[in-house]
Amino acid sequence: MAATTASPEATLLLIGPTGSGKSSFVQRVARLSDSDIEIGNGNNSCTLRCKVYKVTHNGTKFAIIDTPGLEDVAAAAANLRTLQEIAAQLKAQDTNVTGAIYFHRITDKRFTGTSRFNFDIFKAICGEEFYPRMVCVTTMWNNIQPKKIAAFESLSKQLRESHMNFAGKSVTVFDLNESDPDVYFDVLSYFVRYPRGSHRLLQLQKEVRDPRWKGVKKTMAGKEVMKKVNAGFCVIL
Ligand SMILES: Nc1nc2c(ncn2[C@@H]2O[C@H](COP(=O)(O)OP(=O)(O)OP(=O)(O)O)[C@@H](O)[C@H]2O)c(=O)[nH]1
Ligand SMILES: [Mg+2]
Repeated sequence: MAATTASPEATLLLIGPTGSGKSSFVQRVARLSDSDIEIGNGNNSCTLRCKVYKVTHNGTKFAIIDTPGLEDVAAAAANLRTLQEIAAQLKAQDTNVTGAIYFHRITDKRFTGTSRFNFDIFKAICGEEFYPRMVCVTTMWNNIQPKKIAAFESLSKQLRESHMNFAGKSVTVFDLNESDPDVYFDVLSYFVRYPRGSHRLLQLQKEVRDPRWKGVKKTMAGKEVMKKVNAGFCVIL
């Protein structure tokens, strides 16, 4: 596992709420030191710009796109800025995306409110054609007391069986535990099944490359944000 500058065979896009562990995942799989990547304190948004990290695992070259975190419904302007940043990254890069990974803190317990809103944005970034290539990782498992693990495992099962189940097919979910480093690399290995050149376009990538591009508010993901603005949940100043 070493950082490399060669062209990638698999490109992965990381999306999720602020503080859900996206940059920590990159730090671990790319074996970066604290000075190579900014990790947040869990409260304030830390990563402000998209950044691509190169990792080679089991002979496959990965490009991993770390992105700014999504915020709650009230932070419409911040969420639109994040979508704009991701759209600009997708437009600028010459390789298409192999897979998209959604980060969810298992300790958030309920998959409602912000979790549901952020996941809806993720789905809208991907678009239905890309659903088969969506993966979810759950983080913060090492914060759970051993006696409560079973309860959280049933939450993870619920994610697979309900919230992340589309037409009877569940999104693959990896439970990441900092005490089990192998599972981080299992996430990378999962995407090796997609041969080079079999990439599909994300919905947001199609939209941003369309000459009729009308700005991020008009994208499927932007519309998820604007739905809440139009319903009076928040205003854009
Ligand atoms: N206990 C525990 N802490 C974690 C885990 N993953 C991340 N963290 C901590 O959560 C905080 C936020 O982690 P980041 O990796 O910066 O989260 P992020 O999703 O990149 O956040 P933004 O850049 O703001 O979107 C940091 O204090 C991490 O050390 C985990 O699996 N377990
Ligand atoms: Mg980050």
